[in-house]
Amino acid sequence: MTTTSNDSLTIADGHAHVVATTRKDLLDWVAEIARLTKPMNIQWCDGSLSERQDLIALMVESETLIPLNGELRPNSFLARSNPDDVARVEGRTFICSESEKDAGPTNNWHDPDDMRSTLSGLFTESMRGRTMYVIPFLMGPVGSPVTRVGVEITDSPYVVVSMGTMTRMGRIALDVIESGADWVKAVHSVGAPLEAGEADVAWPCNSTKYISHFPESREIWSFGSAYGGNALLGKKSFALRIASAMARDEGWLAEHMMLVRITSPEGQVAHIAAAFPSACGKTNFAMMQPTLPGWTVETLGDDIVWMWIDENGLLRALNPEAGFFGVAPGTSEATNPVAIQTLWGNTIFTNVALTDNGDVWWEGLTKEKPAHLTDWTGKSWSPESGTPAAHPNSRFTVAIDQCPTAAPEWSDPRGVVVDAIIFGGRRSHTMPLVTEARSWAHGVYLGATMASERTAAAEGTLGELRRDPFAMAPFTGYNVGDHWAHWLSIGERLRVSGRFPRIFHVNWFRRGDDGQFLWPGFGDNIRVVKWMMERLQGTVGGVVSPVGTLPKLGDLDLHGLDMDVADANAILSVDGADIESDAVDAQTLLTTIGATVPDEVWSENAETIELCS
Ligand code: O2Y
Ligand code: MN
Repeated sequence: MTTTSNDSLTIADGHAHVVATTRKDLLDWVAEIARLTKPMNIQWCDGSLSERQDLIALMVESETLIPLNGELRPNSFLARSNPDDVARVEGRTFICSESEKDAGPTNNWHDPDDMRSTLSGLFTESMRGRTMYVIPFLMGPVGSPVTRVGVEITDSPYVVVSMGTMTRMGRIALDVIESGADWVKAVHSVGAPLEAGEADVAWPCNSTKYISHFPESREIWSFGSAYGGNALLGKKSFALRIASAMARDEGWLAEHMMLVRITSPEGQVAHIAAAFPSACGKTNFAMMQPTLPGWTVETLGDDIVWMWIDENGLLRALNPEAGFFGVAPGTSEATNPVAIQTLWGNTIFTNVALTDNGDVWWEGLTKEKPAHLTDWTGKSWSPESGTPAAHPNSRFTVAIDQCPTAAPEWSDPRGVVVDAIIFGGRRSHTMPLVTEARSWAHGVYLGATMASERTAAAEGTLGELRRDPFAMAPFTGYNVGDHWAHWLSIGERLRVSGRFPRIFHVNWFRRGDDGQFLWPGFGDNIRVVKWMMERLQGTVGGVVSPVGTLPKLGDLDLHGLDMDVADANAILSVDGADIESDAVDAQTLLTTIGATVPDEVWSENAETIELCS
């Protein structure tokens, strides 16, 4: 039984899984949002399978979800979004800190009072004719020192089902709230109220969009979009923007990173967290199939890592999510066989193409394009159509525990000890294949100034270099310079144990004079990881350069690679003039950020330039 919208809320759902809370603050807030948005029903989500199945049945009925062929893709569905609601909207994403300075120059700041008044207008009766779902969720496993709780209110059943995959949702989170935990308020509406008798559309949304964050009060308000990062508020909004502000205040780190466990043939184990801007193969790395015999990579997370210093002074990490919301195009048996296996069933695909036998397809999935498909907009498609069959930002939503390489520890509340941190970018020249930072402060500098060349003309000029500090440009919920200072302060605290993770920078994308990529990438990246692990063990030296320590050519395992010595030298080469001009270019970012840039970052910039002469 769902309840009607009034001030006395019975807390029950349709399956006799009674969901009860004694937390008055939560009950009051739900009532307040219901009074504002005027939904037809209120449903508290318990995270049960029957609840998920009922919501899926509802969405199949409303044509929000298209069931796929159960023999080819069991228990899987395709959603087609409104063509105007296909990705995160950075221009409509706001950090509403009390002071503009606290948002910093890389965020869209908006005055919080003004934003609250705008949102209050937009949310007034925004859920009319719809069910308001209350989703308690955990970011992180029960019992971890960094696990945090949220409650998302939404009028989208697609969001409920997706949050059920991406987070620990329902009763499990309500129990933590019941035990007295603080929780983050996240309000979401597609912004499409229904008049009595009005038929719904498959993907309701609104052309006006606001994804607003209030870091001081730890609140998120999202209006107008049902897509991914705009609507699944546990992910970018909570686990990065709000959590980064919490982490700054509480002394931990919320970062846009993947997390893996590497095991060498000799049984040496290392846990590596890595931050890459988009289109640098972060998910492929998280699910790497190493080409070197005897090496294994196990997946702990593909997108977000929370890190803290434990009682022994060690940096530990965990992935706060429970699912992957991965980009489909480009994913194939060749590029990421593990992802392909993960997607065998129980997957919701959004904006991919539909094959004539009821399966999914996207650009890059197969070498040959199918002769006929239904494209992501629902239109008949053939290779001659001249348009992509799947939207370039089409996605799969699937549970991590379906991933064949998932390490059992992915949900261990103790997390794992971080041995190395990697920053990277897509650079056709200048940056070598790999370099190790000379110190924690230099590593912070490498993260702060990391950059990548644009791969899509739609995002700006193709090939243009874009600085993306810590791959957090759209995700730090506070001033970017303060974020760097926070990293430096973590380094200060690690000094007590002296157990610093080593910091590396990688560039898989360097090109030779002929314009071709010099490095094969994918499973061969294990060769670089092998060198890193030898550095951790202290069994290899290196060559000092202005951007850190490079491998000696003979120390990089190139056995079995079809790579000539000239190319191997080229990919490890550092040209002082190039590095100097890159460091001078990075000063533009530092100057734009201004007063909050820590002195240490300026010093590392100066030292880089000095080492070039
Ligand atoms: O467009 C979206 O809403 C998805 S954005 C996304 C999804 C999964 C992992 N990372 C990202 C990202 O933009 O970094
Ligand atoms: Mn991401």
